[in-house]
Amino acid sequence: MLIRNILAAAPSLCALIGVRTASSSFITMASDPKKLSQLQLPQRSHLKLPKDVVKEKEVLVFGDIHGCFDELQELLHKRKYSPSTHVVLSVGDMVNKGPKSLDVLNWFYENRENGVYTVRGNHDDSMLVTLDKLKEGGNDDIVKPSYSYINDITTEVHNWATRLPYTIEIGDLLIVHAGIVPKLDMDQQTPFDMTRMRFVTDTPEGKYEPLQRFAEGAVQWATTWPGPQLIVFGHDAKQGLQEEPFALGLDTGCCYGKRLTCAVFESTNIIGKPKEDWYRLVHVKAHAVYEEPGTKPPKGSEPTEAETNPNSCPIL
Ligand SMILES: [Mn+2]
Repeated sequence: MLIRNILAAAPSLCALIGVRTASSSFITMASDPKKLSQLQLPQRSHLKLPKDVVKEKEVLVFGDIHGCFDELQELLHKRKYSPSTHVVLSVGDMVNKGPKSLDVLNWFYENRENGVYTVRGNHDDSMLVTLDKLKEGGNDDIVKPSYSYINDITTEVHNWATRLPYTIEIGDLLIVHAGIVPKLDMDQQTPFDMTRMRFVTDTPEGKYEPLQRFAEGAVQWATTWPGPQLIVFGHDAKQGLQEEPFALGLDTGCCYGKRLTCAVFESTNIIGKPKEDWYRLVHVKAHAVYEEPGTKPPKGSEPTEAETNPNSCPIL
């Protein structure tokens, strides 16, 4: 058990010191110890759920919700959601941009033992960084107007959010916010890879380099994922729905006035039966345009250099 725990903690430790042993691109040590305290990484980055969790249930995987609580509830209602018949998973980014971040957070927290799960997205991490700064004695000035909900987050919800994993695996399904770098072991994926990447480029060694923004020669990472697991992810509202043979992108820009999307899986398509059609998609229209696409985030909510630069220690 001890060895299992150490192995489970290994990704966090690798991320903490900014080392990716199998890639020449990730060799910088974090030199500023202050950065190490900017975000508490979860003890367990990768959560594997037993297959029994989904047995004979309908599994609903939601794209980026971003505070769109009413649309979340409408979509649940549309599926006749009940904890006894459904499992709910979210690709993360529960908060920011939309109007009801606190309601979304509290709903996931209150239903955490009713088959409701979420991974963490970059906005959830940004929320945690701000919460931690407040806890360390920062004054209210560090809470930007769009983050005002943060003041109403209870200690219980805060503690729960710090434990959220970067990936959740059930059978043949893997949930992550942004992506997984192909040809790289799970324990080598960094928080940057899992919460911010959108593209990859080839490396001279025949591997892939993750990128947040497009660069010449880059392709969407999902097009390079070979399976056999189906990865369901979000984080790319600009691209919208992405359906690749073994990757499904669900960020359909609800906060920008577009749609909230959920993928509906029968449990037999997750735990080992043939998968002619893995899933079907259900949408609800956004009730309003909560944010204009491309709007610059308020000052202070942009990712730090450390978070966005894969050559430095991400998210710390
Ligand atoms: Mn995101």
